[in-house]
Amino acid sequence: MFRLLPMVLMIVLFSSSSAFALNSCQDGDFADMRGEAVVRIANDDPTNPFRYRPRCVIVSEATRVEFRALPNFGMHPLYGGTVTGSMATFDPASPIGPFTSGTQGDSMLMSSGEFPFFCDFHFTSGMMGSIRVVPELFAEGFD
Ligand SMILES: [Cu+2]
Repeated sequence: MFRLLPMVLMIVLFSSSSAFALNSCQDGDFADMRGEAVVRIANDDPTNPFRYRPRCVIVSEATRVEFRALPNFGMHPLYGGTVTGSMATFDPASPIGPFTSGTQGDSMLMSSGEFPFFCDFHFTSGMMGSIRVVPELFAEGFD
């Protein structure tokens, strides 16, 4: 019976990783902000205080992301990590946050990867997002 355990684990791992979109950020949802030195993300939508703008964004390596919370992070504590269903998992290795007080928190995103984040109070209301970091574009690539 214990021989079944590895197989069950594999099925669990496979099914969770096949849902690749982190924190409900599908490929088409990402705002392209590559080449910006500073990118700001805030829950500043007057019609929905639980919505980050931009919620899903692509930036270049070595971008400073300034998170702003309205009214403050005490009301919307922000953590790096993933939301799966009704469960949020804090990632202590994330370069994002945690921000639990004040109104602004900065994160330097130095290396490529995807870095999801969420509000610990309201992630079940969709207060979450994700940042994809890609290698920096060089000036020669622009007109
Ligand atoms: Cu919140």
